[in-house]
Amino acid sequence: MNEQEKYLFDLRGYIVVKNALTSSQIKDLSKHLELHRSDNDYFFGSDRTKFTSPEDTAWTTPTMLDWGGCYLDLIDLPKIKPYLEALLGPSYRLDHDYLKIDSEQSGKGLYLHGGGQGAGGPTDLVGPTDGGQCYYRYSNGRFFNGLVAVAFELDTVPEGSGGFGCVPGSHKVNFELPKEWKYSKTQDEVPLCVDRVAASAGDAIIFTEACAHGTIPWEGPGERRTIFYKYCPHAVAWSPCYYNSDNYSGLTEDQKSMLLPPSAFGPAPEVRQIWAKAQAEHRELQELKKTQ
Ligand SMILES: O=C(O)CCC(=O)C(=O)O
Repeated sequence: MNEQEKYLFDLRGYIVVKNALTSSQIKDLSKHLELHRSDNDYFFGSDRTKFTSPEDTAWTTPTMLDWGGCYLDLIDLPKIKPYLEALLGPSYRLDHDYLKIDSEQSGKGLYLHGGGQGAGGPTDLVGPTDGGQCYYRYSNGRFFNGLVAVAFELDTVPEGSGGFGCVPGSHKVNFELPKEWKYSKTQDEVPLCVDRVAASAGDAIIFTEACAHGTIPWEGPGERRTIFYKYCPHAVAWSPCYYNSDNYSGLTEDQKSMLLPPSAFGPAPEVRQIWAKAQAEHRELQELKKTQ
């Protein structure tokens, strides 16, 4: 992360990393998405995590990591890693993932949510239960973020079509976002203080969840398909569900560390030992279930 990028992130709460994905990665990610998609689906992944059947056990909630291919590579993409290390510190974890498709049919308005230091206020989507997890600060020569989102665009988002929008600088604001600016049904209603971020296919928008942000209603051609991987410092968790690295083959040690559940100790040997035991118990349970 160079000095200009650090300046812009501190100033605005987001940056755009051009060409984060190669064209063959975009192809692979699109192929797996289209394989799993049916006509009515526009939301996938582990964000709004819930069990889909009474048979589900812990560690079986849906995630796009199950799709394999480049979805596993995205966990620890070399092009993105230096940004996450700068913004979260050396040991961070993947907290949740999701994929969203914006089109004329998905037709939702812009809900601005988040806002530094609880600035979302009591009517915020995140604010009412904000236990301090929605934070941003820069001190002692380091960034501190409660959640950093990496939004990978699979399609070009031309100017004026919609896509990621945010109130730049709101990750440091000390006042609640005025209520009349929180929801905009159409693009015409979007407040002037909102940045509308255009991007090319393959770009990644990195933003702090502490910046008031949301999706500008789509008025562009075709669709916007965006993959979100969201990362926390190692002691923080947003999602109630954890990944199980056992479910995926060929992961690197770094990828496995990033899938660890939260703890103040990060990927320390004692922590790995505890989770290896939990994973072994889960494997045993799965085997037993098969024999019943
Ligand atoms: O569509 C976008 O880029 C914004 C998504 C969003 O609001 C979120 O991930 O919290």
